[in-house]
Amino acid sequence: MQVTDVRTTPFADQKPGTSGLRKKVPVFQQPHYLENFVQSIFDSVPGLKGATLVLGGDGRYYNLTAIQTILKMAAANGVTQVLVGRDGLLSTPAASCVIRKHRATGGIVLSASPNPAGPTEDFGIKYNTDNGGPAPEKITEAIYARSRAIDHYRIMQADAVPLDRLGEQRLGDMRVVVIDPVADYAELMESLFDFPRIRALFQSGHFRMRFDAMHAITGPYAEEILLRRLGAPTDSLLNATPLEDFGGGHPDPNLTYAHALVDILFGTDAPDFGAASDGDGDRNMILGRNFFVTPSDSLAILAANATLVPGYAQGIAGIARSMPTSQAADRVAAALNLPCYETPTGWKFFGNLLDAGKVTLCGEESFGTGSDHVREKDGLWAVLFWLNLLAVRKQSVAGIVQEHWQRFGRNYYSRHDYEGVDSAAATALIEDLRAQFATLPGRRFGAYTVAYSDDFAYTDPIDASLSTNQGIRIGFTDGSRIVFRLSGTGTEGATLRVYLERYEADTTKQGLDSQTALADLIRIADELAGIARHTGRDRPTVIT
Ligand code: G16
Repeated sequence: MQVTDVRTTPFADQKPGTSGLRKKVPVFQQPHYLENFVQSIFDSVPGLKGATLVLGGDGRYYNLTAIQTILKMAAANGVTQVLVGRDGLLSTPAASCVIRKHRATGGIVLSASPNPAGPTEDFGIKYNTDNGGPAPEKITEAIYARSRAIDHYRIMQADAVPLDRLGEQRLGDMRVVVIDPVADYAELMESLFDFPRIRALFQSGHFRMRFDAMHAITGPYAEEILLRRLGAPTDSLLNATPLEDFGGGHPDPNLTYAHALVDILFGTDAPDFGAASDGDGDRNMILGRNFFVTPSDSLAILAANATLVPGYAQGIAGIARSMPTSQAADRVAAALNLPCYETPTGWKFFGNLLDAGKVTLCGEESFGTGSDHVREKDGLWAVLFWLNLLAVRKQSVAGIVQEHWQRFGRNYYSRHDYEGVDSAAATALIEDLRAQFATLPGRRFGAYTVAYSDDFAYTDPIDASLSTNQGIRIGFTDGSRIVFRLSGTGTEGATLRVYLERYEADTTKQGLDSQTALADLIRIADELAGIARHTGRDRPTVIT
């Protein structure tokens, strides 16, 4: 089969964001756009020649087209073997699992995670390294640098590889192995959690759950694990068939975009447990009957209860959370005498800590939780962890959370997102905040006094790499915080994220609605940042 060297010119906008390169589908459909980025990966990771690569995506529009292109480019670039999910499907955590289990050199994962899908919506591509995790910044920067200088790419002239049957095929000298996208992952889950006990919970007749796959990738995984292996009744699953456009929805498991599930859990005759995952299966939302568990609390609760779960029965080595995530996990770490790390936003920053055995559990406020079992956050893993806790503790979700607050205190927490804001206005807002750093410490806002204000920077404790400008932090003397960041995953304008946190130790004051409890901080955030003035918005697009 013939390999062609195609001449090309660089695109200026191929800088990976928080999690790979995310753009609108028509951007990816420009001639040479996808190819340039893929060749930049092969040029920046020379070890892929002669290696095994894992390939798959969340099934969104353009997934199969991109996979066929990448297969032909992998063959032309000397890859020995590609493990590709049947029909081009692999959830992000399953891709991580497959890379690790089959000792692949890396993986290319196609996803724009919770962003909507379809011909005019979002697509994305990211590279994962041999630990199964997202490439660290030094690799994503090398890929970007290469994309600015690229002048040709290599591609094999070949017919499309059929991906609907399991088994081995050849593309030139390269082996293409179509694998079951669920099997390795389901086996890993069964090794971590007490499946017999969870099965007994479902069989008890006193427990009902709803899992919303939001027409995205987790449907087949949930069918295999929840229905077949754990015996949950079929009505436990909602929207379990993956669709190319995710049914026109926005598969972001939060109170706004997963409102159908929220309505069920807050409705009459609500089930005991509700959960949802996102486009590529790495995020999770946890609900109880009439109860929402913030992702930050969820991380803290999993950490505090980890030894109840077989996979973590020996205890955990430490916890890591992204900087904007609430400090609830820090309190658990302190009580259990464990190290707790604060990293920039982006799962890639957990990789070194996990590889070095410094931490076992990681989490982010952005509905991401995971552990050292893979190197991605993992939606269904979090759901199974909660099911395992519910099966052991025999309490309601609300009961477990409220008991946790009584023991550790409650970190009231909320994130306000302003989506699709003018980029220049968002940048000006952040610059204005930076300009106030010198005068803020000591300034009083009602009951709150500013203790510090800074731009978060992180030095990786393992490889000493430095990441700067990771979000504006304004901390108050009572431990409350307001954090401002611009999202690195949007594809339209800018998204301003405002993270608000206040600690409440008094058990008689822990029952407030979080927006009420945080009302003063919400007002101070606007006063400090001039949100309405800069963005022209009088309220957030999404509150979580
Ligand atoms: C990605 C990253 C997460 C990050 C999230 C939000 O998740 O992997 O680490 O917290 O984006 O990032 P940002 O605040 O920059 O938009 P996902 O699920 O989109 O891959």
